[in-house]
Amino acid sequence: MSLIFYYAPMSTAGITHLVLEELGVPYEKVKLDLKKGDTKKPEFLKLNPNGKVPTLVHDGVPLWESAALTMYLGETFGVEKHLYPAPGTKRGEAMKWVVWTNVTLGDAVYRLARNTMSWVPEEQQNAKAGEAAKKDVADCLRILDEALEGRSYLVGEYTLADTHVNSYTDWLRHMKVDFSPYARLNAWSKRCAERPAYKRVMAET
Ligand SMILES: N[C@@H](CCC(=O)N[C@@H](CS)C(=O)NCC(=O)O)C(=O)O
Repeated sequence: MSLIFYYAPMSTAGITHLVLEELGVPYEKVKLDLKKGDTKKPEFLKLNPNGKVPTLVHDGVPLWESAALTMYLGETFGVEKHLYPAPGTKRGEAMKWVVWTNVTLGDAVYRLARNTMSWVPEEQQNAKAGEAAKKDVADCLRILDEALEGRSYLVGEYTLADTHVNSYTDWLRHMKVDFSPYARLNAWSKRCAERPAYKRVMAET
């Protein structure tokens, strides 16, 4: 079995890194430098024409998109390890949270960053769009917080859905989004951060 993981520090690839560490499967890491344009080089574009990390090559087959990678790795290596549900409604719930994170929450976060962050030139920002995005992010976090009512993890026991969603919300903490209204979400994040795989990855970055 060959599994090659192309990544860059402090990027979306951090999600897949955590997933791989949780699974404990052997994999080879290839570090790319985004500032040097490593993801835009022809040999990398052959693997991922989007020129982005994370990218995974499993037994010679290139795979990309962090949500797809979490679900693929989960169903391939995670079921017996009780880190990803077998096919059925729990699998559906895990997929729901992973896709929701990248699509619904991800869209609101993209708009928030695009319209409020200092690395986007001010003349390209729209204050009203920034306000709308802030509200949408808050709505998403409230939905996540409410989903954690009465449960320790998103789908019963800890699964890669928790790994994925928590890794994504870590970014929002870096972006200084206010997490103070979400007690259940904060307690869940603390539980996720106690995982040995999480601690290993954080020690590396
Ligand atoms: N939707 C993709 C987004 C991946 C993405 O945007 N990756 C960024 C890093 S966070 C990247 O590789 N950018 C390449 C570059 O800036 O050269 C996913 O979830 O995997």
